[in-house]
Amino acid sequence: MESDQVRSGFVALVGRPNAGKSTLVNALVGSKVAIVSDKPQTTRHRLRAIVDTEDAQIVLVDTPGLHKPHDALGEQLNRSALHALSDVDVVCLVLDSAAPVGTGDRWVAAHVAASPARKVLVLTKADLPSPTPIERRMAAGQELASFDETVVVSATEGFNMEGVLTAVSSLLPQGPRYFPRDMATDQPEEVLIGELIREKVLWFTRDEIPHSVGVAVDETRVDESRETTFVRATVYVEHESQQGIVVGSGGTMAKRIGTAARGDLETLLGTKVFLDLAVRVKRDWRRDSAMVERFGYGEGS
Ligand SMILES: Nc1nc2c(ncn2[C@@H]2O[C@H](COP(=O)(O)OP(=O)(O)OP(=O)(O)O)[C@@H](O)[C@H]2O)c(=O)[nH]1
Ligand SMILES: [Mg+2]
Repeated sequence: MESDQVRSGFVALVGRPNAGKSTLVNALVGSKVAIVSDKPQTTRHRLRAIVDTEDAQIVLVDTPGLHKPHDALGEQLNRSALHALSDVDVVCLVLDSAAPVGTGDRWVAAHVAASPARKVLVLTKADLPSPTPIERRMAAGQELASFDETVVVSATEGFNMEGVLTAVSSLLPQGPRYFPRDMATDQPEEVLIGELIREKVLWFTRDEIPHSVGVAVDETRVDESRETTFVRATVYVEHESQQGIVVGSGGTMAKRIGTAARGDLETLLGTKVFLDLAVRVKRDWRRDSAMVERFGYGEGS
């Protein structure tokens, strides 16, 4: 009789903001479950993503980038990421291999070293040029903690995803499949909808705007023919000047954000999407831990 035991367990990806953790999660899972941008602190809550193979079920835990916090939001993000270190089987320290190892990496690595989990060093962005040979970059990373395995990957090129899966599953215990085999993420649809909208704001804006944006999904409703989903959402910013930027002159920026988000939402939901997007001011919400929690960012989520 076929055994229902496989190699299974929880695998946290931690690292500095922008290291490439969420891009790696999407590449490993093979679908877009985590949002990605070139702005630091893109990920604001821990999320689980499931890689299911014939002989393993790997539950990836994507975490917010660890950084020096400046406000209540930043503190929540760090707490959320550090919490993930304490109750997983494997921790992957994700390093941007194109950037030199810095104080931030050493600080993150000290936390990784203190975790009881097995450890994998993942050097990502191997497709980017670097003046330092890869062997030297690997050696610099390996000095940060005691790792069971080291892998070099490019998540955007899909290079060596097998290497990560093999390294990680070799360190997992025998156990049950924790999630249904066809489930890609444990995120509720509504959360993913809000995140996909926030991602587009991050893509198209600069300076303080990406950090100041929170998205609330107010309503989602499918019409009777199940052909169209109506989504009503609010983009919150912290100041009137930011509201002006996100709306844009004559509403051009809001339209650009809405159009890009609608494309992703249609892929996610498998229906046409009618997106009604409002932009409102919630003054200094990032400093207010109750607001941070209400948006669903941080530890509890
Ligand atoms: N060239 C290249 N770029 C990458 C690779 N992986 C990620 N990136 C880019 O690096 C940037 C940050 O990627 P994310 O996946 O959002 O990084 P993150 O570690 O999740 O960041 P936070 O959520 O802010 O902690 C994005 O612009 C990605 O496109 C890679 O393998 N190669
Ligand atoms: Mg991320």
